Amino acid sequence: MSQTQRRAKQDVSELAIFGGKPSFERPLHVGQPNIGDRDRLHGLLDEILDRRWLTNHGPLVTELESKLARLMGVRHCIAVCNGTVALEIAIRALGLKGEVIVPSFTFAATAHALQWQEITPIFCDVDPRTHTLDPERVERMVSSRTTGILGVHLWGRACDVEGLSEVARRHRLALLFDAAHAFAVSRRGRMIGNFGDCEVFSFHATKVFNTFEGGAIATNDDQLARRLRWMQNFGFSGYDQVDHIGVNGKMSEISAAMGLVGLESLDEFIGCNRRNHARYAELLAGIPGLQLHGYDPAERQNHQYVVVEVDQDAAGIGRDALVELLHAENVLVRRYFYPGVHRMEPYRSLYPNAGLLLPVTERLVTRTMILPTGTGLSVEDVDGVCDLIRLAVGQGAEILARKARAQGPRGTAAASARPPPRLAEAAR
Ligand code: T4K
Repeated sequence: MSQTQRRAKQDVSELAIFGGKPSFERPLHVGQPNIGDRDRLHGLLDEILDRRWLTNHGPLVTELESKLARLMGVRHCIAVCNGTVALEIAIRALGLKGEVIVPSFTFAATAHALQWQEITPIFCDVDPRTHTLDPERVERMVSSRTTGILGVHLWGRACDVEGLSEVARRHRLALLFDAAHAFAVSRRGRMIGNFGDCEVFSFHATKVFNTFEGGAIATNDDQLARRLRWMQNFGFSGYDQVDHIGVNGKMSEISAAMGLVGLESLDEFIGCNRRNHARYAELLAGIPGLQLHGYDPAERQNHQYVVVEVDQDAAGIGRDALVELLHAENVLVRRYFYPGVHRMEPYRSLYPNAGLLLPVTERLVTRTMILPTGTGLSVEDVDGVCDLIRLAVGQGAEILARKARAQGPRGTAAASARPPPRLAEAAR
């Protein structure tokens, strides 16, 4: 339901950062969960309790796996307790070691899944247009220690899978994809889930399709699928028989129930995201310094992330000042994925010079802003967010001056409106 005030704010003095009433009473989130039919979910919960079968590959997990495999058109889909553990299992099952090439412009979990297993993530820069791994740059980073490439379909936009496959083939490397953002998305008409050796999904609460916590690994490789299943279940290959190292990566029945119910509403969830994205595109068009990422209309998309790049010089206000202003209005935009994984620990200490090879990433982390979407957001809410952005960009200079005045001669308002100093240079 809409909670937008009827009248858009006209003057900077009305902004919440200057003491005005926030535009939204309740926060608008980037990742508010999409929830399907509650009665169906309650019914399935009763079934689970009546059956007294709560986990360990129960009937609902089996049903979810086969529905997901059908949706993706893939031979095997293994449901896992979350996307991070799914990545760790996939990396282990592929026998990766040494070095693996991976973007830094991603969620920390992508690199952690490698480092957790003492594999060195070799951070590679991304294409400034698509925000995904650039195959040419990847090829330049291949060394004798490289065993694999881990691409990320960031924002649900597929990597250049053909280019990366070619590099992997030439150097005999494993190729897997972190498809945490790319559920129900296609690449050249083929569903994500079918590329590389395997692809890993997240069904976390904040994803377009969720199982509370959850994830899955999709593959067309029968042998790999068998290994993945063993590893996900302590290495059990049969009753009382452990033939492999393994972990507990099982999905529970309650999570599968949430997934089965969510699948029934998937078209509605995506339709809502598509509508929100189209409205953002319409209302943000022509605002100087703001670039909303588009999607290829020929492909299936989930429109899970509404991605905007802010060019401070053209907009007159920087991304960080915009984030601060919108948060005060209860619009909880996010700076995904600031500051870049290579600037987080332990990577910052382990690989202090990684940033030298990541000029595009260092620029993107200072400019990228993710706007709220999902079924919790109405078109009127989107209109309200866009009104605020238009006012902020139109009056950027006035806003920065007021902030500086409010904080006095030694105030830091103007500074906080800019990217952190270390990154400012890269942002130009
Ligand atoms: N690879 C990539 C590329 C990923 O993006 C992720 C996860 C993974 C791998 C790992 O998959 P998982 O192991 O998580 O399955 C969130 C999610 O926790 C994380 O799953 C996701 N990526 C990442 C992009 O976003 P945070 O730290 O931003 O979450 P948080 O708690 O700040 O929530 C985001 C927004 O959603 C907030 O405004 C609050 C709202 N929210 C959140 C939850 C959990 C709700 O409204 N309801 C909720 O239940 O990481």
